[in-house]
Amino acid sequence: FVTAIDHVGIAVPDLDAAIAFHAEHFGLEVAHEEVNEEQGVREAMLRAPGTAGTETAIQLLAPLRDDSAIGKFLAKSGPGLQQLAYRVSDVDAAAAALRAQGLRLLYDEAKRGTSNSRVNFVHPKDAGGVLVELVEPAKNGH
Ligand code: CMX
Repeated sequence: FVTAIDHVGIAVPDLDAAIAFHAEHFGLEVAHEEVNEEQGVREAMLRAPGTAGTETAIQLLAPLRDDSAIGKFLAKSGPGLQQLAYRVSDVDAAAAALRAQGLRLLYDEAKRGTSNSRVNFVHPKDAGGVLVELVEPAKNGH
């Protein structure tokens, strides 16, 4: 049910500084930026120049609060890779299938993710130490 590697998420203390770093050293461009209050993040999706928009993105995640998922991750592990996100066509079906296989999903119901996508997560302890996000893109793509 995975249709693509949607993005790889990096926890950063300062979003603007991280955007500047990835632009200066790797030439990545900001395709999208938003604040997700519920998740406690300010975030940016970065892409290689000239790509159509569906290729794997790099997601920079900065905490809005110390007690958010990213705030806690930074306190414990410092800046670095925080999540791997698989694109799926139906996040509810994907979550149900994984639950039936014995994996713990973090949410009973999908929540709102980047660009009005619907998301859920597999607990990192059930996925080889990797926080796996399942992303069902919004139907209109935004
Ligand atoms: N990757 C790998 N391991 C992780 C991890 C991560 N991102 N976050 C926590 N862990 C590990 C911890 O190091 C800890 O391991 P030890 O017990 O060996 O020390 C264990 O998982 C802790 O798990 P926990 O006590 O159940 O939970 P935490 O308070 O550490 O929170 C998690 C972890 C995954 C439940 C929390 O980060 C979460 O709810 N994440 C989902 C939401 C999220 O990440 N939002 C931000 C991004 C928003 C977006 O993508 O749009």
